[in-house]
Amino acid sequence: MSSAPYTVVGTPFSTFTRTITMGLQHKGLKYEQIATTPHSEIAQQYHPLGFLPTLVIHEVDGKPVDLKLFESQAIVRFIDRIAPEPSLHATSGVDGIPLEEKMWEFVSLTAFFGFPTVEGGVVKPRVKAIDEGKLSDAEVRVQIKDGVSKLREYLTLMESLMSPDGFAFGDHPTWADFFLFPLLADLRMVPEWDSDAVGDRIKKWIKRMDELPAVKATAAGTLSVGARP
Ligand SMILES: N[C@@H](CCC(=O)N[C@@H](CS)C(=O)NCC(=O)O)C(=O)O
Repeated sequence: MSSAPYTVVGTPFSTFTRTITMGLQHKGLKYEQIATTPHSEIAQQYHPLGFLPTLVIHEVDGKPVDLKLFESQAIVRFIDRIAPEPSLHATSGVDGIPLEEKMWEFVSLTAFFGFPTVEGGVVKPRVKAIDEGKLSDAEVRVQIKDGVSKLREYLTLMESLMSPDGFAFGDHPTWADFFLFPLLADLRMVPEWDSDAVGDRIKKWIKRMDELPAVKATAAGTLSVGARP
């Protein structure tokens, strides 16, 4: 059995995995990490489809177990239940607006639309081209033109859902920030970050995020520091 109460299965390079490790760090929960890539033999052992992340829970109500929990939005519900503080929820009930649900709306928009738009449409093809070194910058721009246009549309929407200042939902970080950050920290590593697809609100927000201890503690092994899987 692991000496820590939880094991995260997933390479730090995986954005969904980083959301979970940021949450565990923020809440001071101890974990070990098995840094494996999607669909590896190890990933298949822990997740029926070989996806990342899986959280292995080693103890429930004092009883040793090795319970595998996957799907990041289910994992964050577990984390919230065992460690409600410091809260990663939005303050609800301001002016009758259900901010709590808007926060989960933001999370879902990030997981479902943000991941394929940011990673699949722009970051992955751009990093592949950089690593292979075969295409010119102009050729890559043509190749990912549609991806950048979808990125602009997506980020414009996300900016419109954010508070005008501070974190996505105001003065303290929430799961909304923790889902979006790993994607945009990757995006910052490619030239498209400096295109008109990325607005000033996002640029101010990411600087605020950079200050969080949970962000610093989970940077190693990510694209945001130049790593590869
Ligand atoms: N719905 C899953 C998605 C997780 C996911 O897409 N993880 C990526 C790594 S960041 C993955 O394992 N991808 C493998 C693939 O696309 O085949 C969750 O929320 O945990």
